[in-house]
Amino acid sequence: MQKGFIEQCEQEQLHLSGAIQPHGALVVSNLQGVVSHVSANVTNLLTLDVRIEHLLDQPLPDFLEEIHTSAPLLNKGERYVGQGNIGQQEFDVIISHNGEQLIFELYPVDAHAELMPMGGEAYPIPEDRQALEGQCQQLLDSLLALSGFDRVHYYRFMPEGDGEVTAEARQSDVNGSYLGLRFPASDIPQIARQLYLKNPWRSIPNASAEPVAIVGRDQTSHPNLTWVDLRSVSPVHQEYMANMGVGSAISLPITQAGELDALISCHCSEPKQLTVSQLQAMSALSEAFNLRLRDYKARRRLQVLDGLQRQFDQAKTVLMRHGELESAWPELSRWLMDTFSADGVILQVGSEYHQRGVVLSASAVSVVAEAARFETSSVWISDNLQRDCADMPLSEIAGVAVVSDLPLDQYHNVNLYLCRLEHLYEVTWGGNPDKPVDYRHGSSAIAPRRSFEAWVEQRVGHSKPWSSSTRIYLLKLRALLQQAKSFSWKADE
Ligand code: BLA
Repeated sequence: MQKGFIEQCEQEQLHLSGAIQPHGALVVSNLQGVVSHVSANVTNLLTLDVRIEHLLDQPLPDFLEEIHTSAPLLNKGERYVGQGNIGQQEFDVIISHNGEQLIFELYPVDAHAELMPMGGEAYPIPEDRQALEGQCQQLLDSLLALSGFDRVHYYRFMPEGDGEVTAEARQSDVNGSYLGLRFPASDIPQIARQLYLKNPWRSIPNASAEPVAIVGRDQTSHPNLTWVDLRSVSPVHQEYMANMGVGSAISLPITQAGELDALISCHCSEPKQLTVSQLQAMSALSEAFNLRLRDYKARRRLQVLDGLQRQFDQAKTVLMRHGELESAWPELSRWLMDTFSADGVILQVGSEYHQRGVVLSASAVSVVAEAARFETSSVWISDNLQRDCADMPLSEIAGVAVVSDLPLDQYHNVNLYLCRLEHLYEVTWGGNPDKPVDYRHGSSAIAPRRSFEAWVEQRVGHSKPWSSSTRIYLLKLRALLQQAKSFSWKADE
């Protein structure tokens, strides 16, 4: 039942909500500038003395046409930020192109709004992880100061989609910390993540605001609001924010290699609206950090590959010196355990097992081999064998990396098993992740969980996680051994 609800949430078409948040108004036109939809609050917000129906199928109102003609030609997914005014009232206008339509977001500008200094902070490329973490903290502190919000979190995604708050900045009078807490993947559906990937910020100035409908002649199809920040907020998320005590929220994406790596999530307990230029300033700051993070990761990858190449050269030297596997095995197996932080290693040559350290039993090896048989890339990795292998016998080994069909022996099939012991550890969740939803008393309606109290899970059955690069490294190892093809277990075989 809960699962069904999560699937339901995953299917919510957030970009086709047919409504916006009420702090701005929306005008949608076709690419020729003929209005097809407007938000129901448009006449009010623009103080226009016309009926809404009279705006439809008409050319854009003059002040929008002016901004439109002064804007560069947009392609799908591009945005332009401009300003305009009707009488004394100034507006920030964001124009975006959704592939079929131009969408104008109109935000009245409060003449008294504070100006915010534009980003422009130049971070040097961080030398090490500590310097990187320092810059991240500096970014959160700046965002906290610039926004005047209560708290700012760096919410980093794990490979399985869960996220963890890895850094936090709070106003001095704000109690309670989310630092170190993990939240389940279902807290942010995939469709929402795709939207955050495509936009420089997501701003929700009033978490409990009533949405405003978008009106058009054709009410059967809604305009695609993928690039529109005014897009109304999912009722599920509104309830989530209420349960968390959040009155307004801003999220900024941290993207790496086209993936959402983290969200910077800013909270205020009260509704609070920032101007478009304030949001731009915050986005520029986080983007400056994002670029440095990218540089840091690229350099780190090169350093690791360089180190690995040197380690591989060592292994090659050992093999060359011995000229056969049997006498090289003590050194080679030690090298494998050190290089891949394994607790044990098995080299299976035909029906013979050569092993070192703590390893799987022979019957467990055959179960693992069966699971690995379907892997097409010749490397199969698991950090939880009980979960990933059917009928896995109990074993103190919980994680394995298998390299199949090593080209080492012309007579026998050779497989390598790197084994890791079970590693018991605790994960502290922000609320029970097994109960992402609550059932409302006496009704079938369902809502996000209410409690975000730290909830400690004892994780059993896992080994220490294999790094995301392990697969590449093992494929490289396989290629290296390919060059050493002439080896066999015994030189005289
Ligand atoms: C969106 N959920 C979000 C967002 C965050 C979170 C950051 C982005 C929008 C925003 O800025 O608020 C979750 N917020 C968190 C987490 C922390 C935080 C984990 O501050 C930790 C500190 N939510 C649920 C369930 C569903 C759900 C069960 O808990 C439904 C399956 C849905 N979350 C949901 C939806 C959105 C969302 C639909 C998109 C909201 C939008 O952009 O309109």
